[in-house]
Amino acid sequence: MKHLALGATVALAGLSGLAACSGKTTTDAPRVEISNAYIKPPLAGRDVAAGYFDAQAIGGDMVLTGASSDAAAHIELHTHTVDGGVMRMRRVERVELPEGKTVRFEPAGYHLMMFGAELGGATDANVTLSYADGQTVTLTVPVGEP
Ligand SMILES: [Cu+2]
Repeated sequence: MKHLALGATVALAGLSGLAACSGKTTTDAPRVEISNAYIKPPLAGRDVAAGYFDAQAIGGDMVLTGASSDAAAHIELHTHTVDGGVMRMRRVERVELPEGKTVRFEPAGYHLMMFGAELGGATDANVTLSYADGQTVTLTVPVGEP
């Protein structure tokens, strides 16, 4: 009888360990699905590249707050505005990603501005996206036009 009780305790401990584990997975936390990502390499003689992608928040609203890459000195979030008929780029601190809505980063819209880009002949580069909730996600992004 004593033996049986001990067995039950061990089994229970095993179960609660499992529960703690599954509670830690991020399946329930809001996340962002990135698709159609690519990096437009710098023009000849320049070192500024641009990153484009589609972002869709799943499971809740998300806010993109920054990006970094081994292949660039630093990356800013930019948008385009039209000022007196002239297109200008403007830095933004954050990009809201409402749940379920696809937010496109594309030429003449939001984009990642990659300063000091050193892509060489690379066919892809890593880009780490940072979100307001503390998540950071590293992607492998192809270099070149889609
Ligand atoms: Cu820009």
